[in-house]
Formats: sequence, structure tokens, C-alpha cells
Amino acid sequence: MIDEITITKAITSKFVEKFLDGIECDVAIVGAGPSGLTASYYLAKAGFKVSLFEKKLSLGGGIWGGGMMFNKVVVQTPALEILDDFGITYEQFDENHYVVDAIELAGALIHRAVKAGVKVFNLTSVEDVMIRDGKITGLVINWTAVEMSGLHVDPMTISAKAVVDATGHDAIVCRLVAKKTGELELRGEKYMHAEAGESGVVENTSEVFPGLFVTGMAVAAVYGLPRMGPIFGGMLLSGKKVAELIAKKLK
Ligand code: 48H
Repeated sequence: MIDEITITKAITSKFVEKFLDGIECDVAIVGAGPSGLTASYYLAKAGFKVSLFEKKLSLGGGIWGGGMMFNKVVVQTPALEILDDFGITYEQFDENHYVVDAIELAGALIHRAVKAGVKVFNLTSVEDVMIRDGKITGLVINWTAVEMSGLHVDPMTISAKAVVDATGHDAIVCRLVAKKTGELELRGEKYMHAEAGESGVVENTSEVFPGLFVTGMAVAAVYGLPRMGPIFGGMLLSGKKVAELIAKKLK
């Protein structure tokens, strides 16, 4: 027999169980685009307790639309090993450009992150940070629907040993920290230069404030780097690099 009330109880109790477990984590990642998903996968695989907060209904950030809604993306040679880790197919276009189906890329990153143990909280917006003794110790979260509706509902908090800003072009968490502490400066993303943007994002992936790491396009916003268009190797490499930096720091 199928019972409606059992369905309600099952969903509610299991979600609350996941939420209670997820609110005290090793690493809280904000934003589930290519960099945040990649970082979350490698950290969970290394044994860390990872919570991933995404304000939208679906995960994947800017992957789905490829370039100008042509749902293919380009990845360069150094990032192929990450595609291999995720079991993602690629097609060689010339000696350094490979083409990946955007739908397969998004689907595989999401699937493998969840399977590795990442706790995903979608429809959840990060709206502030928690700071103790000059270090980020957690995040302030609320339902995106509350933010969108403008309802006056107070947020709640989660704690983390490390926080990752993977919110893309807007660099939301870094922007909040800059505004509220005056101790971080955002130089702002620059013009298109794919080669410089890709290498710059990976090189500058780092801890930008005690307890706060930055990855993906948010790195360009913080360090004033060029944009690169629909080439995604830098996002994947930056996500993997931030995972390695955090693993080294927390171990
Ligand atoms: C929770 C939030 C919040 C919030 C935002 O934009 P993304 O795909 O980010 P990256 O850096 O992993 O990848 C960037 C890439 O998609 C891209 O745009 C490129 C390569 N552009 C180059 C160019 O020249 O234009 O994903 C960020 C995610 C999104 O899903 C947001 O919804 C989410 O972060 N997010 N989640 N709380 N406050 N703000």
C-alpha cells in the first residue's frame, strides 16, 4: 500500500537528518557551478565533510548554456585528467582544444559529487558570513524563495572549518567580507583574454581571508583578471586546486 502521510514523513525526516548533519561541516562551498562542484567532489573523496549551498533549483551554474546557448564547452589539455576522473567524454578539436557536451559535464559533476558524499542544499542562498577572532567560522543561509519574495524571515547559520566562494562572476562571499570587514579588496573582472584568464584563475586560487578560499570566476573578480568565455578547464583546475589547498590546511 502507498500512503501519502508516510511519503511526507519520509521526506521531512530524511531532509532534516541531512540538514542537521550538514550544518556542522569541514568545508562549506557556496555555489554549485563547475568550480564548486569539482572542489566539493575532491574534498568529499578525500574524506572531508562537505556541504554545498546553491541558491538556484538546479546545480551546474554556467555550464548548461555552453557558449551562447550552443550547449558544448571547450576544455584544454591540462584539465583532461579531471574529465577522466569524472568519466566525462571529450572530443579532440586540435592539439590543445577539446570539446565536451555541456549536459554531460553538468550531469557528471553533479552525480559524482553527490555519490562522493557531498551534502547538497539547493534553493538555499548564502546571505552573510560568521566571523570569530578575525576568521570566517560559518555562513548565514536562508531559502532563496524568502529572498525572492522579500518576506521578512530571519536566516539561520551553519559552521565550517573552511568556506569556499564559488559564486562565479559576482564573488558574493568575498564581496560580503570586503564590505563588512574592510580587509579584502575586489579588483573586479577584466576584458576577454582567454589564455591569461584561464592561467590567472588557476594561479590565484587561494585563501583570501582567514578561513575563506576563492575558486572559479570569483578569483577573476577578486584579483582583477580577464574573462575567458566558454572554456571550462580553468574552472575545473581551480576547483581541484582549492580542494588541495583546503585538504592541506585542514589535515
Ligand atoms: C548560493 C549562489 C549564491 C549565493 C551565486 O557562475 P558559476 O558557473 O561559477 P564558476 O566560477 O564555477 O564557473 C564560471 C563559469 O560558469 C563561467 O561563467 C565562465 C567560465 N565565464 C567566462 C566568461 O567570460 O563569462 O556558478 C556559480 C553558482 C551559480 O549556480 C549561482 O546560482 C550560485 O553560484 N550562487 N549560491 N548562495 N549567494 N550566489
